[in-house]
Amino acid sequence: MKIINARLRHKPELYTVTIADGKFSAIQTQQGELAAQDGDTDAGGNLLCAPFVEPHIHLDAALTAGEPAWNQSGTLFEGIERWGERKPLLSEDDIRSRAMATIELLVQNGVQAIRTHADTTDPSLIGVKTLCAIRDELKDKITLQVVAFPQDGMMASAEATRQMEEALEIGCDVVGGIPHFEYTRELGEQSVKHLLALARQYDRLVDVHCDEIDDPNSRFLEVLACEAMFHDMGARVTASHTTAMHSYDNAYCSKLFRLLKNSGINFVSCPTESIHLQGRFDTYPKRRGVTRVKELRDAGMNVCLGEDSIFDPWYSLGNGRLLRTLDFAMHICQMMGYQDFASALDFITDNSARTLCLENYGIAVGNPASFILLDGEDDYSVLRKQGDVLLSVRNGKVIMQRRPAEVMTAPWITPPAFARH
Ligand code: 17E
Ligand code: FE2
Repeated sequence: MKIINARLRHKPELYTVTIADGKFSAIQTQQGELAAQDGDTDAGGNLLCAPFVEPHIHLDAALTAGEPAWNQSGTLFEGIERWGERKPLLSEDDIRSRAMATIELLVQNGVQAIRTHADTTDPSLIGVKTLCAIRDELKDKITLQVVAFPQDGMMASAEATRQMEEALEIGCDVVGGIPHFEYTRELGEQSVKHLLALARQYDRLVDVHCDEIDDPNSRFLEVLACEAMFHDMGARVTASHTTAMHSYDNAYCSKLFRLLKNSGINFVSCPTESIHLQGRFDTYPKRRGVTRVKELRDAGMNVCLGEDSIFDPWYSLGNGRLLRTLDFAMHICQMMGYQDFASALDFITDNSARTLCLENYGIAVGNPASFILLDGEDDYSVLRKQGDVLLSVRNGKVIMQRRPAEVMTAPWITPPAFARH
């Protein structure tokens, strides 16, 4: 496979990218535009980019909004309650069909690696079993990581604690937690220490729903970061949501950032989810309730973005388009400067790949030939246009191709050539 007339991120020239045996074998600068020969794929000046990565989604709950009842208040807590009513209705077929439909949506929109949470507080553990089975079945097609996620709290009962361990025995890749939802602060702290110990015992990654609440006193992030640092696990640990950080006192936050930086942990923000679920106990002014994405990034930490939900008890929109999530983040976190736009795609590509500890990710000679082709010439234009994913190639094989829609406008609408972004 040979792709001509491709643009690469942060590079002005056109490139020819050659693939052999499922790997990138050459990446060469062109002298101007080339005419396609037989068999060449013409990128048409569009952006060849590393695949999108969805670092945080709940595939077991996806596509269940309104079943059996809708979340009326829009709070996280009512979402947990509504999901509690849906859980007894779960079956393997039910989870499998919804998870596969959601994975298809993600693949259609350029995603090739997914980290999904699987609720471990359902006594049957059917979500864990089904998602681990799907992961194994799809292993040559996409990367799927399954997080053992104790939705109702891992310290809520002896059974809940035991089921976490059972989920790891079944084969979850990542240990989760929900310290802000445990009954007491003390149990929350214990849960963080316990889940990190489990991660060491079973040699797994860590991704905690951490401080997903507007309470400025919810400070489990410092426990997670400190424990990760003391055990030298930072690169393998992720704090998801951390929305309480939005409400932390600035002086505390300044002190906290030193620890966060030293710990080397990763962060996932889900801006569409958090702008919707947080601030729900405020009148006006209302908090945005999204973690400090810009400040974490500017302090040199690894932050990426996920959708969290697609049509589930917590969030009844969502469509698998990480570019939409990115657009929200740029607005909500006020990252609207030129430099922000110029590297915006980091948040849904390189940074998420680092969070998932993916190996051999990216467009480089010798790496697996996995990439997407985006309608746009650089980060800025793809973001602004919300450019479609035109092609998705995994290990040299096409897994998705989109024919761009043809749109006709009256001749008087066509302006003189206007090319800039
Ligand atoms: N569960 C949770 O605790 N928080 C969320 N945002 C979702 C599920 C979607
Ligand atoms: Fe989540």
